[in-house]
Amino acid sequence: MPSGSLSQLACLGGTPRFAESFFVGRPNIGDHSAFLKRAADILERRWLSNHGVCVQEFEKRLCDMLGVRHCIAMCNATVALEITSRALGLRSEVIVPSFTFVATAHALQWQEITPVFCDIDPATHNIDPAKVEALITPRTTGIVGVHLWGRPCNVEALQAIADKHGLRLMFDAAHAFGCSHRGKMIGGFGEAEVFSFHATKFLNTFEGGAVATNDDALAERIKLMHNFGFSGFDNVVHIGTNGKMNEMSAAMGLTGLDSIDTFISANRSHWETCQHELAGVSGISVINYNTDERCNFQYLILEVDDDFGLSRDHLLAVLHAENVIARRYFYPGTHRMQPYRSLQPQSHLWLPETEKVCQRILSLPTGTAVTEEDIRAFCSIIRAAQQHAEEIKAHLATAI
Ligand code: T4K
Repeated sequence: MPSGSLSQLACLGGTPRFAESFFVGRPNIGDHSAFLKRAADILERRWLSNHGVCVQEFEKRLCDMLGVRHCIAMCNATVALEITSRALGLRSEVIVPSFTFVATAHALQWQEITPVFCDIDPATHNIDPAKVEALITPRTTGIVGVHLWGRPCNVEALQAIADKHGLRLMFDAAHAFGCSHRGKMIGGFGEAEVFSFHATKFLNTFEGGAVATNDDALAERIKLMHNFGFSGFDNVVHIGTNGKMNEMSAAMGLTGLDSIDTFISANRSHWETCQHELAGVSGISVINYNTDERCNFQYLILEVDDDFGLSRDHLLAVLHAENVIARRYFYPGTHRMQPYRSLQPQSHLWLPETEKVCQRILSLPTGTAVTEEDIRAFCSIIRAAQQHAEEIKAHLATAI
């Protein structure tokens, strides 16, 4: 797009830059024929679920990759969070960040555990350990950290707090599959870590998740709980639910694992291109990843500050008009969603950083469904939006 030409911005009446929409979260899909072969084998075996050979192989490959003793494949990460928190004996109050996908808190509230929202460190977007201790009460039983955008929490500080106060520590690692912290793969921190393999995650099993842990007894409990508490035929020894991954999902996961390096390198080069293209644009930063560690680069996240000249929401409107369906993850913060907004109406008062960060984040499409050229075009729209900020503001003010 020639950035000098106002009329070409779709929000000002021009033609959208793209005829078809780009979405955040378009799935990465590995080799089609390898998946179809696995799918045919599943049909041939007539073994569709309940810890079949694909799930067993998937769990083994996860263990090998993460360097953990146990990985239990699950139907999705939300159920995996529910099961893991229950298996750890979490109850009453659990400290979590509000700046996360709502499932982190829902998994607790679903069990009538109160999520106590902790503010984030604006530099990392992760739970701020310095703010955790002030939230601990006699009812607190644990901490759930979230490795947001795949950037690891300050796990050492959280572990020290958990140890000091006798709290359980687990992680929502939904974003952090394939990432490492101080050379150790995410999956081995706290008592357990939960991954998501939802369609929108860079490695997907259509729907799915997994719990990783090095604790043998905890793994045994989780295995029972995700299969109705069954220990062999007719023998139910524990309360349980149905959290099992099916064979087709595991086949998709195995196929994705074969292409994981391709997925990561697409994400990484999009992130690098975006950083390069937006380097001179005031008021916009592309969040940083630590390239000394293993990283999946799966979220292409912008922070839009006042200096940009347009608000994040105005920039969102510009991008949407051009058919770039960017997202405001995770606006407006879990504490402002129901039921938390009603149950804890004052919580925004102690979440000032969360409140600010929620106003400035934009997630751009990335992954294998997007090309370098597309990324450069997204960035040129952003630059054009800044150049014409005043006209856009005036136009959007009259359009609303
Ligand atoms: N903890 C954290 C920190 C999480 O981020 C998540 C999930 C969880 C826990 C729970 O994990 P799961 O129980 O889901 O395994 C999406 C995903 O549904 C959700 O899994 C994910 N986080 C979250 C970050 O993103 P929405 O509300 O944005 O979904 P939706 O329907 O708007 O779709 C997102 C985008 O993906 C759209 O742009 C369309 C695109 N899309 C989606 C699907 C399903 C596709 O292009 N193809 C597809 O097949 O939550």
